[in-house]
Amino acid sequence: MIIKNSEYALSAVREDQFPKDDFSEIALAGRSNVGKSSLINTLLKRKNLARTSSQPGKTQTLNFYRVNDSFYLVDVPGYGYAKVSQKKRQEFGEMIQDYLETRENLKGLIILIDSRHEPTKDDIAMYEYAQYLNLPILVVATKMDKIKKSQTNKVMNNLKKNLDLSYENVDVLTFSSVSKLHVNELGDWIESHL
Ligand SMILES: Nc1nc2c(ncn2[C@@H]2O[C@H](COP(=O)(O)OP(=O)(O)OP(=O)(O)O)[C@@H](O)[C@H]2O)c(=O)[nH]1
Ligand SMILES: [Mg+2]
Repeated sequence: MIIKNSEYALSAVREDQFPKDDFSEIALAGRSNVGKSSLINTLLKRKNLARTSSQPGKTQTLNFYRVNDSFYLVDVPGYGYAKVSQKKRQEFGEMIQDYLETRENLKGLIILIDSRHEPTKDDIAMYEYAQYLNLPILVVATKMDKIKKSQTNKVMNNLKKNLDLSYENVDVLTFSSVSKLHVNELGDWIESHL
């Protein structure tokens, strides 16, 4: 995919705030701090379009980024961040669920998992939920620049051990926003699902 242009479009917490045009959407989900906003910036070759932070819990709304005047990338608030209050977490959960379950423009879900750790309970729950919703899924193992070459197999094995990758609509990529590993493959996956 060739990125011609990209821009922040809007932030939403409810359906009536979602974009009104009929562009396809690809959403990104994953634990807080896993690298969702960084992946968006890397893919779009923009330094600071999606706000990143070493402080987890930064993204608290569904943030829509318009790409090539033809589709949206949707940055979803990170799950599993302990310092967010129980009430806020429940609100996040409901907002994300509403979006994933009802949004017809949504064509695929990218689930980011930190390559340094085994998938968490939340990661597994998100993956199984997306399967249940019949969404095409791309599992992305992030921060691969922190992994020794010799440990690459272990990253894949950790994913295979915890996620049933035999589902027909699942692809897997290793990725790094630092080294830009597989950024082209990521763009190709998105393009083929719009
Ligand atoms: N080494 C390395 N660090 C990364 C990579 N991607 C993101 N980071 C760092 O991880 C931290 C979190 O990145 P974000 O992109 O803000 O994570 P997020 O998933 O958007 O987090 P929330 O918005 O809180 O859900 C930042 O300090 C990033 O610089 C990567 O590929 N390699
Ligand atoms: Mg973020």
